[in-house]
Amino acid sequence: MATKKKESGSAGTQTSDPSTNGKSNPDLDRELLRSMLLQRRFEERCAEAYALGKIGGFCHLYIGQEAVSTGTLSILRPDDYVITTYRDHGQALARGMSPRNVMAELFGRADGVVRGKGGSMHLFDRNVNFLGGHGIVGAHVPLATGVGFAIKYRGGDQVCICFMGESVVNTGAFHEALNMAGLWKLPVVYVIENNRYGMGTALERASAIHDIYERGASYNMPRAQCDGQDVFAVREATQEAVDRARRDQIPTLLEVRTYRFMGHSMSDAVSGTYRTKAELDEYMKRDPIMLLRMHMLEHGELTDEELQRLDAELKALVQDAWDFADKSPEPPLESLYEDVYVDTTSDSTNQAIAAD
Ligand SMILES: Cc1ncc(C[n+]2csc(CCOP(=O)(O)OP(=O)(O)O)c2C)c(N)n1
Repeated sequence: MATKKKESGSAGTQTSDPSTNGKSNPDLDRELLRSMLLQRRFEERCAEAYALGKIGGFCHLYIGQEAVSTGTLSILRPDDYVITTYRDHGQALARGMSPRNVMAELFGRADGVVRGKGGSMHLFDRNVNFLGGHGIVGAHVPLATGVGFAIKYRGGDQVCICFMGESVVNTGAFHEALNMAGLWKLPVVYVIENNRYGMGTALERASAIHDIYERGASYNMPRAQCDGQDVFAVREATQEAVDRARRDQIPTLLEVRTYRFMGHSMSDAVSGTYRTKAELDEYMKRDPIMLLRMHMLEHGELTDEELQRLDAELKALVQDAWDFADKSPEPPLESLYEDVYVDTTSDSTNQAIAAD
């Protein structure tokens, strides 16, 4: 697959190429395919569960964007941090969160990752340093800058990846947070998933600049753009940014060009009135899972039978998650009053903070 990349900025050095350098890497490719296909199969069932009323509230599907979550998060270490928006199911799974507990959260059940009180938009798991799932557009970007500050303050070498949609770049929080990260040289990779639309508004109708990565110039920040349908291109661009953050504590603004195949959320139709069916069909020709599968077939890394086996295995895994979620109880009413304030006086909380 071709990789397309632009890079500019003061510290934009290339250090490693995590793609295959033209050689096959079947084990890695199988892992990437598994991760992307799990997200796809999981979310297809989410759409079904939503239609059946098992998932309530908002539900934004990630279908079409799986190469972004898998490509970026496959570069991270377990002790790195991830923070994101409401379109968070795929990233949660790619980060290794349990499909059972994620599905239970979507069903609003007590075994959910946040005990059924967050729902689709607020997935969170401290075990894998997944800091949400945030529903307010742009509000989590300053939090990511804060995580970067904490890492630097404590003398760590972790990195924080902060995902956001392209609409975020026109909010004040984005400007304030990136300015601070650029000024203080914080180890954060800001990943803009440019899927071309904020709800029903095309990027061209909302932004004075269309090559969004150029905004990094305002914050003296290295910046790059890559093809978000090509998991290898995403990995390569992420590796450069993560190396730079880990080694030199320099942030990066990475624009990943992608496309969502479903509507903005489960409340709008698949194609909507703001885009044509022909446009959708054109983008679907570059389905990221299909592209990876074709690459693997061409390189003799995968047979049709192996693909069918993997698919059957993942469908069973998702069915198991569904069954688990369905059996999980509703959270008890009393739990409404739990987890509202942090008890900083308790021994266990203090120990947890000290151990960080
Ligand atoms: C501050 C704020 N304004 C408006 C909304 C309503 N809203 C929810 S999603 C959305 C569009 C965001 O689009 P984008 O950031 O590009 O992400 P995408 O949905 O494309 O993944 C808007 C305007 C909100 N949640 N928060």
